Amino acid sequence: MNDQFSIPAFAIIGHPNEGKSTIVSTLAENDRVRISPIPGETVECMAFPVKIDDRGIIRFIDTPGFQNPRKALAWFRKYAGNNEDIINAFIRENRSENDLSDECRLLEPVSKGAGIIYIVDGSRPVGKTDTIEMEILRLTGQPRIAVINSKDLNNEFIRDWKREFLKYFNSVRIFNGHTATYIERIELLDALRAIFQDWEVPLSHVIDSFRQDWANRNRAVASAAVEMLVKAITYKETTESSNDKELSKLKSRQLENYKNRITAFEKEICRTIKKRFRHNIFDYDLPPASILHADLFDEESIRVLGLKPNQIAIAGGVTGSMVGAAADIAAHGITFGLFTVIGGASGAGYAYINKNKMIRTRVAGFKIGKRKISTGPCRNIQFMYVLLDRILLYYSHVINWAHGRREPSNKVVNSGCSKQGMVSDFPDDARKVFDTMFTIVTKNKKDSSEIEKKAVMTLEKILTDISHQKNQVI
Ligand SMILES: Nc1nc2c(ncn2[C@@H]2O[C@H](COP(=O)(O)OP(=O)(O)OP(=O)(O)O)[C@@H](O)[C@H]2O)c(=O)[nH]1
Ligand SMILES: [Mg+2]
Repeated sequence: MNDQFSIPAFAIIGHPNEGKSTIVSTLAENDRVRISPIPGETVECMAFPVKIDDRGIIRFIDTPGFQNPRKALAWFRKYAGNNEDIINAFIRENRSENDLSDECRLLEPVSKGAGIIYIVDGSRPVGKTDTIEMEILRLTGQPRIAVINSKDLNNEFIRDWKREFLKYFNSVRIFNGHTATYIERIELLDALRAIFQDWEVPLSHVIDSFRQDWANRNRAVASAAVEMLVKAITYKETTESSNDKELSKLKSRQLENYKNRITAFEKEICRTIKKRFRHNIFDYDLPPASILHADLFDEESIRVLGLKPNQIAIAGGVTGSMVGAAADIAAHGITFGLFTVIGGASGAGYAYINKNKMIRTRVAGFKIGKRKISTGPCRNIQFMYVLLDRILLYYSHVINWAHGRREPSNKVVNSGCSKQGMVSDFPDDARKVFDTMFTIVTKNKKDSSEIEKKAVMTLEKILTDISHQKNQVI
């Protein structure tokens, strides 16, 4: 390979509008790559390096689509010079030819030693122009891999594509720029390592760095999430008032403040996750059916997220009486807004919860003089688990949100059990760690730093498991 690049470089080449820029964006985890439904969006080559700890370790080069492959192929076939110089000669001779300027541009990085990743939309049939483009790439003599990026679920033509590709390429992969997961990106890099042998060592380094970086992100998210859970389950709002008439107004205002603060904690962890996974520009719209559209304090959230009734009962064994009411409520399928009844509601549900010391507004003090009004902290273990579930669902959406996909898909993360979240699927020992953390933190009996560390490690492992689920398409 005539390698002028200090790190492995791959030119993403193909017909206009096949998804080249989409693939570059997803592979480089860069949402700045321009993508458009109108063919001809990319007119210049642009390199997108992948940086880890501020050091570029690999670069993907977006290129314009072929415009005049027939004429370019005619030139390649007529060429009688040194094969090693064929791409340079093509660029030298045709640079001023208007109708071959795109071909000159797209082959430029290849002339400098970039490997070729050829992209096609596999949901359409193979055409004559495709085979012309493939023949040009074969004649360049550079190592090359073909990637099928099917724009829809039509698999009818995949076999034809594979058969055709085998004549021109060293390897064929299916890789979708809209749905590719972390594992699929690693697998593609692995395939590149097998083909581009000159770069075997640097590509091994790239793969190791990718894995390490991903583990670091998971550790950072786990740590921020545990910190946030502790903050949420210990959070309390307090005010003082000597005006009896204002009491109920103050109570409801304080309850609103309480909810707003907890919601702000949740928003902050979502921002951390988005940033860690390099979604910088676009505000990710959740799939329309996602439970995360419901407010944390919404009845629907507690109905479909958090622990199952029997799991809450087990948690009761660890944490004591505080979860008793939650267990009873869940067991009887009562789904009124467990967290919304704080303070303001009336009726049996409220009385029940009030009696059992859930989140509530308390008023302390004599009738004459100042009274202290406090809301929280939440004494319901399900509250912590619903919050954790929401973090995990958001995490799952974000890591499976390929950078090349700019609009949400309709699919939602679903664990397949009666609950839509993930905590009810936790292994028993993982749940026990969080149950214990809840007890220690809420009872405030001893230093909680050890159990929090354990919770971070447990959560990190759970995030790793979620990252390794293949086709967790959302
Ligand atoms: N549904 C679906 N659409 C895709 C996929 N990949 C790309 N697209 C869409 O196809 C259109 C073209 O994608 P680009 O990545 O801009 O294509 P390109 O090959 O870079 O196009 P040019 O720069 O014009 O040559 C965009 O609207 C993408 O959103 C895919 O896997 N699934
Ligand atoms: Mg493009």
